Amino acid sequence: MVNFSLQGKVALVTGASYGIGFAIASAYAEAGATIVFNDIKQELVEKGLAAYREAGIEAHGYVCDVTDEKQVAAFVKQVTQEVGHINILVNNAGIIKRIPMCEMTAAEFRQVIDIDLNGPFIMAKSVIPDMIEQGGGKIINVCSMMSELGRETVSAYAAAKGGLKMLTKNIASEYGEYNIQCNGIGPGYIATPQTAPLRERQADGSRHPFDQFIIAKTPAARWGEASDLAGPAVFLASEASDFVNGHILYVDGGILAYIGKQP
Ligand code: NAP
Ligand code: GCO
Repeated sequence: MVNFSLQGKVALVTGASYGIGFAIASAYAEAGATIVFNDIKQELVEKGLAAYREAGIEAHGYVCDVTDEKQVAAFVKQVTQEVGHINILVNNAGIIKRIPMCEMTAAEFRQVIDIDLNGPFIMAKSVIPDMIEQGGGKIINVCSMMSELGRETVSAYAAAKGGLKMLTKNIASEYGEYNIQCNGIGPGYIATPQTAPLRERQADGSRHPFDQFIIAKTPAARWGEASDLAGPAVFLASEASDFVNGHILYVDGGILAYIGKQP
């Protein structure tokens, strides 16, 4: 019997007050896991706790900036003491800045790299030693189509997500012998606050040009929903994927496979 259950597991999903992280954490709770999440603001942690409670989930929320090594070390120690050993880590927290590269400051570029790439490194580094002690664990990095493709204005984000793909493969390589599986999940274009600017209706009520572009480029002819990531994320966190390691599972409606509909 293939085991997709997360019963008895503690899952830490970063930046999961809402959006993709919230959908993944909710699916993990449904599969039996205890949910831990963080955000950078107490008010968002409270908002997240209320949203989980409304979904019937008693989550554990903490304030922690994934780019701050001291905060992360204290966060992981507190979770281990208050909730239990972390069996599953999902590096979901992330930002994007859509600025033409030559107009982007080095500080703006560094901020995206810091949150989207250094953050997952710091989080993974902080949980791996205890995962080794516990006999194994699961690390899932939320990558992106921009781990494979570029486009105008997202140079920092693509560099970060490309790096995150390779960090995923390297963690898989370095810690696979300790029964730690590290994989990536690569969402396509998903309807969340992060992509809201790309879907805003025009003044005349018509669809945003980028919205129309994504519909034409996606075989599924629709934007993804955060809930589309639930099943693939549960698979990567469960025993069903114990021999899957260093893989990026794209959940994109087929967009990476498709040249796009002729206009
Ligand atoms: P979102 O709606 O913008 O949510 C991002 C979350 O990360 C927020 O809760 C945010 O908290 C948190 N966060 C930001 N910086 C943080 C930090 N330094 N420490 C801790 N938490 C932090 O994004 P989303 O669309 O759900 O995306 C989630 C992940 O999926 C991101 O890694 C994104 O790159 C990736 N992704 C998204 C799409 C898409 O189409 N939406 C596609 C592919 C990949 P605050 O609200 O406090 O900022
Ligand atoms: C953008 C979008 C994308 C998506 C996602 C695609 O501006 O192109 O925000 O980057 O967020 O990463 O997989």
